[in-house]
Amino acid sequence: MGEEFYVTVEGQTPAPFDPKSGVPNMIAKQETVEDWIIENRSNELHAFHIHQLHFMLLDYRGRPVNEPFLRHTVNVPYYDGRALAYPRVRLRMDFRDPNTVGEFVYHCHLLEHEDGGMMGLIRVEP
Ligand SMILES: [Cu+2]
Repeated sequence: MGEEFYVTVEGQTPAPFDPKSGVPNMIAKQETVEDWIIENRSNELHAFHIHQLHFMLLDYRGRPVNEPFLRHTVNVPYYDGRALAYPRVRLRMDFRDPNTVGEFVYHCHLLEHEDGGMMGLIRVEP
């Protein structure tokens, strides 16, 4: 068996993604807008990627950014073990588009990590 990787919602127990479970890691409501903070607590780079919607990058490592485009992927730098805080990005997730309703996944865009379980399921309820 290969190495295991996790993407974990704050407060949940880290576990590799189980495609057979069908239980969402997160539930959101259509017509809402949420700001998400993605933290990298590991010593290697990860690339956060989500299906079904694009997001705005608001902060990168605590610094505001002002990008004139939406993303579906963002790199989250690795933790060097010394900084006082884990590297993080802040994203604005917009669930107002009717196409975002339903269940879809978010995962690390590095194939080895994704295959190792670094994926989660979100359900957007109408
Ligand atoms: Cu990764």
